[in-house]
Amino acid sequence: MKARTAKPTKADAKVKPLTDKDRLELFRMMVRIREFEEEVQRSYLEGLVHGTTHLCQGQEAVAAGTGFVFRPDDYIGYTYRGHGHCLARGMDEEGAFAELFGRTTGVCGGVGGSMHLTDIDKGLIGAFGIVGGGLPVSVGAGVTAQLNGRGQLSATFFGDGATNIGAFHESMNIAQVWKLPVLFICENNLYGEFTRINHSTPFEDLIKRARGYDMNAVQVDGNDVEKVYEATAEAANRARAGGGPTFIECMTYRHRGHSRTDPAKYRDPKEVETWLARDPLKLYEMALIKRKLLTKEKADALILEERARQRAASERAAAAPWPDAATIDFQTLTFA
Ligand SMILES: Cc1ncc(C[n+]2csc(CCOP(=O)(O)OP(=O)(O)O)c2C)c(N)n1
Ligand SMILES: [Mg+2]
Repeated sequence: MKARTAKPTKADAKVKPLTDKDRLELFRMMVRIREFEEEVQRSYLEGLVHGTTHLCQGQEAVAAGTGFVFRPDDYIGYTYRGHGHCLARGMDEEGAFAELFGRTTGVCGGVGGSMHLTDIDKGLIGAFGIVGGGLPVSVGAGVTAQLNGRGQLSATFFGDGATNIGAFHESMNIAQVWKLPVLFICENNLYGEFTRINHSTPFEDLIKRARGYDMNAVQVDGNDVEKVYEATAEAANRARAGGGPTFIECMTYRHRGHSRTDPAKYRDPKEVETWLARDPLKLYEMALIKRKLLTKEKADALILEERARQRAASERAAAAPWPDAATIDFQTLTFA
């Protein structure tokens, strides 16, 4: 196979500056993701969620900032901690809640659950429960994007822990050799399940991983939504113009435990305190107030509006019927 090797021009690399309207949209998306996740947690404790959940409170700036860059025809792959990426892609919240609740109106007919929120029509190619398992699939989508020749890209989200998996290295290697339009977006939240990064990995700055593959790489404050947007937009422009993949490391932190009811007692309280003080929503709210785009009252009203929206969506989802096992073909996971 021949890689497209066209070098990106300066114009390709130019990032579209954010407008005030864009900034308010980014803020709303982060609030939407936060409130969705809080409603998932509440529903879980009520017994409505079947299986497990991995929430992303604290990491919303990554989903919102990157999601703002993607085109509708791009391919997006992610992990079990992927609710935010789906919402940033415009997934309908009622369909997402119904999926978590195992109902027919769920985005996968209620048979996927929290770890498998997927909507192929939106370019959401899958949530992968096997750590690192999504990367080769996203690289495959990157090959499709390259062959299509329409400037599409394939973005793959994964955690710090995934960078210790063989499939990560194989994916990085071949993506760089073939100059595929793939964005490797690492959400470095310092923990793989219950293990802090220093117990599993020789260094905390995972951007170093990209050097071994001679790949473009950037490390950003993953709690600063505008920084995430800028880094992603630049990498996307390069990828669309044939300039190959980029490794984007977003430094961030999850506010809650790894999954379900994990109280995350294994973390140093000082570390938690430091990161909570850098809550991406609070940081952006303050920035927008400073820019006079928001007031505290307007921000509070917007938060309440999103909270009510998520509650209403989850209530509608909980009222939907259960799937009928007899109508499911378990070989193909399609419905009669
Ligand atoms: C191959 C594989 N090994 C182990 C697990 C169990 N497991 C599930 S999530 C997880 C932690 C992954 O951490 P990271 O990649 O940093 O993502 P995060 O959960 O922090 O978003 C582990 C070890 C798994 N699902 N797949
Ligand atoms: Mg992690």
